[in-house]
Amino acid sequence: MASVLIALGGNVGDVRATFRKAIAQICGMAQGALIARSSDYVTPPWGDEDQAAFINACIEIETDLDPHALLFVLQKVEQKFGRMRQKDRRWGPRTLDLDMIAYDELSLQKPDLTLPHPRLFERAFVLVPLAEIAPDRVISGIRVRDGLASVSTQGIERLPDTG
Ligand code: A4P
Ligand code: MG
Repeated sequence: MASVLIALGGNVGDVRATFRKAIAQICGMAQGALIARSSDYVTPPWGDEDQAAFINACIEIETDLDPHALLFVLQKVEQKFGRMRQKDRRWGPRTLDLDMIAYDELSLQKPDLTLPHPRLFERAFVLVPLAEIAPDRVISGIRVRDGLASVSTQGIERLPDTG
């Protein structure tokens, strides 16, 4: 079984409801077990700042799928929740974005899949939820909690659990 960290993001529709359904589907389709789930966080838009605030979260799953098979699952789930890849502008609004952050200790550089995620340590919106579930995990030689300490978390707010 591989341990995989996945980041979830969205800023269109009922994002928290989308996350709940998406997580169930990912685990089902990947025949995986949900090991950990962070809280949901409201985060200021990064990259393209002219859009609504995002909600972000991270999960850890265990799965026997290989990285590309899991990427396929994540893209299927994105599509199912209305993500229209072609129409989206880069870094623009979306109902659901699923990024693979790390797959075991694997390093991979393929046109369609880079592991660990190359922009992880620039992104407080990933590091904050990730540090909640995997503070001591070392990714690309950097401990998650140390990565978090070196970015600004201004404007990021944890949402209360909805149960
Ligand atoms: N791809 C390569 N590596 C990976 C990986 N590790 N995980 C490829 C997932 N996909 C990976 O992704 C483009 C291609 O990346 C995929 O086809 C896949 O083969 P995409 O999701 O279609 O493109 P994108 O999301 O528009 O671009 P990008 O650069 O992935 O954007 P991000 O990084 O997802 O950023 N602000 C806040 N606060 N919170 C957010 O969640 N998200 C974005 C989108 C911008 N600003 C944000 C947030
Ligand atoms: Mg993406």
